[in-house]
Amino acid sequence: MAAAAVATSNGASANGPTPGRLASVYSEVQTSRIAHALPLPSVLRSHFTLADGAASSATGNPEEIAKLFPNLYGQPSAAVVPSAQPVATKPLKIGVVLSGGQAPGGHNVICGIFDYLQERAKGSTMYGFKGGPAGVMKGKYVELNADFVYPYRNQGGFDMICSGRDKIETPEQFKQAEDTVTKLDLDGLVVIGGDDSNTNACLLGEYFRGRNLKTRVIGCPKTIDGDLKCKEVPTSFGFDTACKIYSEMIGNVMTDARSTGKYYHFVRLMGRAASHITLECALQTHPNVSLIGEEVAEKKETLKQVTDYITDVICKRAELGYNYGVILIPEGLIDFIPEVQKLIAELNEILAHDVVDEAGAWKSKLQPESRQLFDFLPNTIQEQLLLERDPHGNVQVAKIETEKMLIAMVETELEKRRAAGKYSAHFRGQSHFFGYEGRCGLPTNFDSSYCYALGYGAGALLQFGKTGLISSVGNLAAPVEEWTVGGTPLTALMDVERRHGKFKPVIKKAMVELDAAPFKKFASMRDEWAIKNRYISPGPIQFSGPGSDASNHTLMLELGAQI
Ligand code: FBP
Repeated sequence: MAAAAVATSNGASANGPTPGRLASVYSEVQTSRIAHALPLPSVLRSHFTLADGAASSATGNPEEIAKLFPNLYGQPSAAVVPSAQPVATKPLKIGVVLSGGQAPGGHNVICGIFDYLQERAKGSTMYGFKGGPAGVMKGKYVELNADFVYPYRNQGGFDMICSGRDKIETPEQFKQAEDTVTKLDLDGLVVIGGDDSNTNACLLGEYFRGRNLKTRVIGCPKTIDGDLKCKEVPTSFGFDTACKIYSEMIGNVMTDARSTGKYYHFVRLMGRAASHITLECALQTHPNVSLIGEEVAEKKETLKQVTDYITDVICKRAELGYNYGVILIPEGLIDFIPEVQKLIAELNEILAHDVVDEAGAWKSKLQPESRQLFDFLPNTIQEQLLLERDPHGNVQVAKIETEKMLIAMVETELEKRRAAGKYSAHFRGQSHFFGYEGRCGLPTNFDSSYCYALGYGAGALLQFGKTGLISSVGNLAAPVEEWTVGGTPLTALMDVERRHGKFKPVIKKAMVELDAAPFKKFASMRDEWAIKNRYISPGPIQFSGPGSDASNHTLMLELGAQI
């Protein structure tokens, strides 16, 4: 039976009060950010309507996607275009949910939807589902009003309504979601999430349409990882801010390394499977070594080869008198090394079907080479590889301390070289993991404006009755006024994967492309960065003055800008 919807208003809830933020205790910077007026793309500032594009297909296996989404497949994209007259609008009831990991700017998406409703669909009601998709299933929500939303404008975090990683996947869970949206009489639901959450949003949109519900579903591209993007969705929000925060920290560590001359800092960076964050931070700071997982996979490198590459740089630098440096490692690295990938796949099977205990009988199920690799890994890494998978079945790479593993492996290799008379300096490794530090910072001007436009645009898409689209804001190399706004069919971003004998729709993660401009620029400069100290300290995020409106290198290079 579906849980009864929990009625709330003004941040109060039947499950206890929702402790909203108090702007009165904010720092000066936080307060000034609330007051920061957000520019809207000019197309959203006057009268507008929607224009449909051409019918869409899918990224791969269109026949299968068409079968999985009979009600949504083939929809056209939609573009917000100027209109001479105001288009008649009606009050709407809209729900919003934050899904997955935090990303700076999420609050501004909500503010964008809220302001759209206030300005363009007067008399509307907006609900925020609490704690992610579980809030939709359990009917836990808060009614959002101007006072409640106010302190969150241009602020980091997801704490306005909080997030969660639950998935709406079983028939019972779809029914629970149906009960909630029916009870609240929702015209629309906006799902702010990454690739998995947007796939889920599309399945929900399909289900609601199949049930003839009036509730439409619109997705929004969120993730610091930067791996939810395509031509129509040039970037996911949060990537810009998170990379700038990490780059400031890396720049500081570089200056520390240079000041004492005694440490090699191994910095693991969040980003899950893709190495976009590492690549962007490398472009911003010029470290001595940056490992890009996608390249390691392409070259089919082994752990030994990766270790040798780092060790070679350390030895060359020692010859030049530099016994310090900074090495960037994407958190998904080990998942890219073919031999480790194979090991993880075998462990996934074992974890799904066997008891994994200290007695270790389960180890006999590993292939000999995987067993050898597993035994070779430090104990801590072995334990981390056996940790529970996340609800989407992914290895929790944020919990695997690859930086410590690499320090240990480099130490061993250097000792071998010392014994062979090839290295005589001192090596001291310091490990860092920069992850959670970057997910809730005050959003940059870029993320603030981008998110606001995504939210405002999502409101418009719902007003025009659209469903199964992802809010899309484009032309991002131009000033905000010239940005384009619209929606891209989620089915157009999909392919299928075969899991447990069935086709499952997936939005393919956008990985670092080795023939695209950001990687090429990095590859053309990394040898120089390895040996010479070309460190850059970008400093903290600026909200005014030089560089404050600049977006990140990856986006600009992908859009063809010369930087
Ligand atoms: P999303 O893919 O949900 O945006 O999450 C991004 C991320 O920050 C990854 O970079 C990281 O691996 C993961 O979340 C950590 O997850 P958790 O917050 O559950 O520890």
